[in-house]
Amino acid sequence: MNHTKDLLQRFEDIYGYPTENLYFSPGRINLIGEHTDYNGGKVFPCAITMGTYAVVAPREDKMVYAFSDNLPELGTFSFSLEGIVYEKESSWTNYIKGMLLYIQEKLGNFSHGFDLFIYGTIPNGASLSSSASLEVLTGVIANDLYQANLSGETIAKLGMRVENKFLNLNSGIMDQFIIANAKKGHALLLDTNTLEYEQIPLNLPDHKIIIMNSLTRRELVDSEYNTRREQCEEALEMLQKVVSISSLGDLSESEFEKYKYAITDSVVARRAKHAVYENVRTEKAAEALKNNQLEAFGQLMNESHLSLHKDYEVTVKETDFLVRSAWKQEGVLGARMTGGGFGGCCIAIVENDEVDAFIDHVGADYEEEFDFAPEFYIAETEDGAQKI
Ligand code: GAF
Repeated sequence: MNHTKDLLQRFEDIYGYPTENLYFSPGRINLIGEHTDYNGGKVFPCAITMGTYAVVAPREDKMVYAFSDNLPELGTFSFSLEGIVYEKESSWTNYIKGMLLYIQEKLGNFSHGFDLFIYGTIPNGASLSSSASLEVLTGVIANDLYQANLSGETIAKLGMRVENKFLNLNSGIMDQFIIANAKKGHALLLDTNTLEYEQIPLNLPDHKIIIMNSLTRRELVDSEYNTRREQCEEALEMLQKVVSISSLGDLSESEFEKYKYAITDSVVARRAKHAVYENVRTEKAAEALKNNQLEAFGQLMNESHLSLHKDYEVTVKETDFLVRSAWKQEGVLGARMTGGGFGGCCIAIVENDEVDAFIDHVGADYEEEFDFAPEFYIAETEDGAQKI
């Protein structure tokens, strides 16, 4: 259900009156540049057509009412715009609460709330950024409803703040940034140090990007994620005693090899190695795509996965299996996990004529190994979040 008419009708079913305000915020895949965004490195994601729809109407009081067709059993949530705090029971509306809290802190209190209906097509916990999609969506709604005039960059920064301060996940800015600033048909090369970016055409007429959902998610993902970040920070501190850098993204591979003796813990050294080498791979991959060197691009994706497996240790047996199975198929340029890891999705770039066979073979291999089938989606790129 994502036809405009149906979405507007669902709002009316729930709130008993009609409205016309409809918004869409995409999800994302990251082509390469994983766990580099909190290390001052480059990332290379694109937005996808799977995303989150919102239908909204202003209210006269200061309340926000929110209902999601993805979790109808949770009913309608409500909270006041005054005194917003995180509450576990607020479930998915915490992303919205966090955004509204920080936007009001920035711009002053809003004079009225709104009624909100949500419908999302991004599978939850699949590392396709359903949470960042919801955060950026809230920023776009605020721009429209309150003339907040927030830029894509500001919305992205506020979304990251929600993750870091409201939800205690120390993630970087990649997901919110791509979702706010994406351009259909392009991948976005972002320098997370300066927030300068370049939209690079994703010219793949003979290939499709296939998303492979392992349908698994490890427990303690957030604490594992935060630990990776702490380990990178430890590495940076140790390196700073011997070389003048402000982030791991400042180092070339050879500089890292020269100074790595300063990192006294071998696990921390492996984490830092991934961050440095992945950053370089990302720059090379963007260049390869610009020059239509697709095989080189695919090779860099494969190396990225191996590094996430061996040095960063954020892959799991299911995602490793999907990627290894993908590598064995005909017409595959490259494959890797995408997003934070610990389960979730992988991506593969596959020749158009081989897509059906690819899905059949990888699906059968996976089901034989784990006794359940993965899901496959063909990724289509999308523009950033906006009113539609
Ligand atoms: C998650 C985080 F939210 C991003 O900031 C990024 O670190 C990613 O994992 C790994 O590249 O999606």
